[in-house]
Amino acid sequence: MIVLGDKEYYKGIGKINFEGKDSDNPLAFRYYNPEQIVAGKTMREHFKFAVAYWHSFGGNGADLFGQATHNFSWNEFREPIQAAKNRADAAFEFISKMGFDYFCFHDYDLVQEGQNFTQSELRLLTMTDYLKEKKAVSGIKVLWGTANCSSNPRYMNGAATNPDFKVVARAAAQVKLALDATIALDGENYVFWGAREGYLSLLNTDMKRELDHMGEFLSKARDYARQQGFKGNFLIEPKPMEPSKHQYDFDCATAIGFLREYGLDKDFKINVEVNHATLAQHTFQHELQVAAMSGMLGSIDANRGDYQNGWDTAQFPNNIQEVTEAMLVFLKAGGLQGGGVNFDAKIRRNSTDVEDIFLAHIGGADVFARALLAADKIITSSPYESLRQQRYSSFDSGKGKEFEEGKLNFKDLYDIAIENGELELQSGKQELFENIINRHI
Ligand code: XLS
Ligand code: NI
Repeated sequence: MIVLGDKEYYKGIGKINFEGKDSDNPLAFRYYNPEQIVAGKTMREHFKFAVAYWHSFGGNGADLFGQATHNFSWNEFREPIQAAKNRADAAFEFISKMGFDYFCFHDYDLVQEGQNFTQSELRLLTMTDYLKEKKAVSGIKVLWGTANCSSNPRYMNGAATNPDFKVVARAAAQVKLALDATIALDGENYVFWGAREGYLSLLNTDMKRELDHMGEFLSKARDYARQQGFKGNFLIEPKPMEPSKHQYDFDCATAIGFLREYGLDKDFKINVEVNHATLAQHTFQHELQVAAMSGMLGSIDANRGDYQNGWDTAQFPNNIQEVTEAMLVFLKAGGLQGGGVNFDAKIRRNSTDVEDIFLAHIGGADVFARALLAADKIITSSPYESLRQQRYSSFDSGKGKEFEEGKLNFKDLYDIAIENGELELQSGKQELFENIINRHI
């Protein structure tokens, strides 16, 4: 069902449907067929695709070198509440035309931050009520909410890790409101992205104290939300840098270590973002694997980087090879725990047609769907799994098995090595694995 406000913003574009891979219609899905079952679940259930409020309805194409190029009419109105309602109308129209079920938001994506805290609180309450109505009419849900603790100058030295306690308390008050809004809108998860939780220079930074403060802050945020009846996941979204020189949630391994150290690992999981993985010099699939091994693969922020640039370009996904390798990890892990695939991506500055945002999301959904289909085939009907198992088969029986079971000491290993004599090389068959992936794309 298409949900319109007082005005239709995306005129001339109707509901986006699945038409199959031979369709010539640019405004149709070729691979994303929401009801198609793959590996025991529908695509809709696997992905829970979400639209990012900030990029899709807050972004305007401006960059450091030039003014806005996306002059979308819902952003024209200046009075904050009316502007926020127009933006919400545009958002629900767009999401319903895409046929997606979810969106994600920051507090001040929903409405412009006020002149003071009380005004901000009132604005958020007003908009939460407005969104509740839109949600009831449309059935569109909140995948996660979060707080923008990076844009306002007060957070230039950090939020939870700010060296000034007054700022820490103010950040807590802001997160409380963002949690309240998320809970009021039945949000399924709540995200912490530590934009300025890190440092610019270690010279003026007491890192241990800042990390202790972050642990304390997150524990108390969790306790508050649980008291309010929130049952969902809290998610940490690792990123190594930008805007900070060094961010504390550098990558999945670092964030998981932090969560365990501060006793947060039962309530928190990870939101893995593609371009953040690559900024940390990892692949997306590496980060998924690290999160999955700890039972913490909560959610995905889908985008891609530009592999010649070293910053967060947040482009829509279209790298089929990368996403197929990621979907192998995704399927082996049994999918996401509570989260979904949020398109944390923006159209380019020079993508100025009203349809461009549709094309971007269609492309992103199709890449994930096509990759899922390929990965499922690779797992179920190619030699991929058995080849991988074979590489480790020396641990399946005999002394290798005893080693895995902890039954051999170091002297035993010495004796076995002597008995084995000189060794034959075992090929890793990387090119064979790569060819299997290509064959199934
Ligand atoms: C920015 C992050 C941000 C989070 C939400 O790099 O990806 O958009 O997803 O705060
Ligand atoms: Ni993100």
